Amino acid sequence: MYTQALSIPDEGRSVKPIHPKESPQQIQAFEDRIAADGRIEPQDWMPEAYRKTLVRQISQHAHSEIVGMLPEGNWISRAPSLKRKAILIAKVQDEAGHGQYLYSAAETLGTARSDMLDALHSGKAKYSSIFNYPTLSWADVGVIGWLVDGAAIMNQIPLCRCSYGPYARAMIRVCKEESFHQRQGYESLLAMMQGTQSQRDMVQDAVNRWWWKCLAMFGPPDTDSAHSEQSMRWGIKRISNDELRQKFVDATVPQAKVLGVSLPDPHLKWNEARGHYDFGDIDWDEFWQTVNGHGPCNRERLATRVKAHAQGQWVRDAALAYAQKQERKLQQEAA
Ligand code: BYC
Repeated sequence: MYTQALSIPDEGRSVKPIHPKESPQQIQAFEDRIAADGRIEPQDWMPEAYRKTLVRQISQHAHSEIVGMLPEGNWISRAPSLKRKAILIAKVQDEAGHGQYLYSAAETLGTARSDMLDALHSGKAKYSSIFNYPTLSWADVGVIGWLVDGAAIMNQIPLCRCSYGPYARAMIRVCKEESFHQRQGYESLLAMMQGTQSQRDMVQDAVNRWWWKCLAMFGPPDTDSAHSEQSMRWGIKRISNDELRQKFVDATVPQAKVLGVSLPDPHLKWNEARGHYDFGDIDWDEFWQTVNGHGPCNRERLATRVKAHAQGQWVRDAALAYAQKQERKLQQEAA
């Protein structure tokens, strides 16, 4: 859907920047458009650094969507009922769709999908830290919907106003689907909380394991965030990592009360003066360990992803052969 006005590179080849020279006039026109809150489209001139930042963020986001299929996919064959299985399959499939929109949006910046996937598979590219933790019980599926998708929505709603058009438009649809994901997770947990004591314990255990990881998902504190300042100036990020984290905490505490679970933080307390909840310290060492490849499931996630890609090669080959056949047919008919 983003490719109509652009020629997308062949597999395996990156495209050179369309506008290698950056004249003061071009930069001024770009800055003026950003200042007026206008959108930058694929055909427009943009500084190379803006393009690179977008490719980094959008491709990491796409990788997160497809790696994010794995922890929950783990439970499809063990869902407790047909209804829950159908919902989970649909949700995991949605995540693949999100990856698809996002890779397409990144391609409009002149990057080949195969290069982005190579970067993921070789361990060079990042994806969200959150998907490197194991899903130990069925309650984890509900908690991922409620907290992980909840955190994702909080982060992604402002991206619907991102200055880069294709990313912003992709995010509108992603956010609609994510909000369904969040509600299905919460509803599934509500059902468990109305069940037996061991079901309630299972939910509490899952919340205890995921809560801090979800707070870290928003990225490092603003003071340590390498890209935030520039990305906010360019209208890529609209709200800082810390502000989003705070909004997430404030929105989630009342939901936890309704659900009847406690959040595992003795410092979590309403602060009347700030009009926000205070919360404890995040373990940033653990976060960076995970981001840098040493979390509990990093190796397993990458190995599964690489295997799935290799096993899907025949599908890509078949699709390509079919497209070439159709193309030849059209040419013969036109001749
Ligand atoms: N995990 O300067 P900073 C989903 C990296 S998908 C790993 O603040 P930035 C879902 C960061 O990349 C969820 N790495 O960076 C899917 C940077 O490293 P590089 C994904 C992280 O870009 C399926 C360095 O730390 N959402 O929700 O300004 C099922 C410094 O950080 C993380 C998105 O991708 C992390 N958590 O801000 C269910 C949203 N945090 O690149 C759910 C789009 C930071 O210099 N992305 N890093 O090597 C963003 O909004 C921003 O990229 C971030 C980071 C807020 C994540």
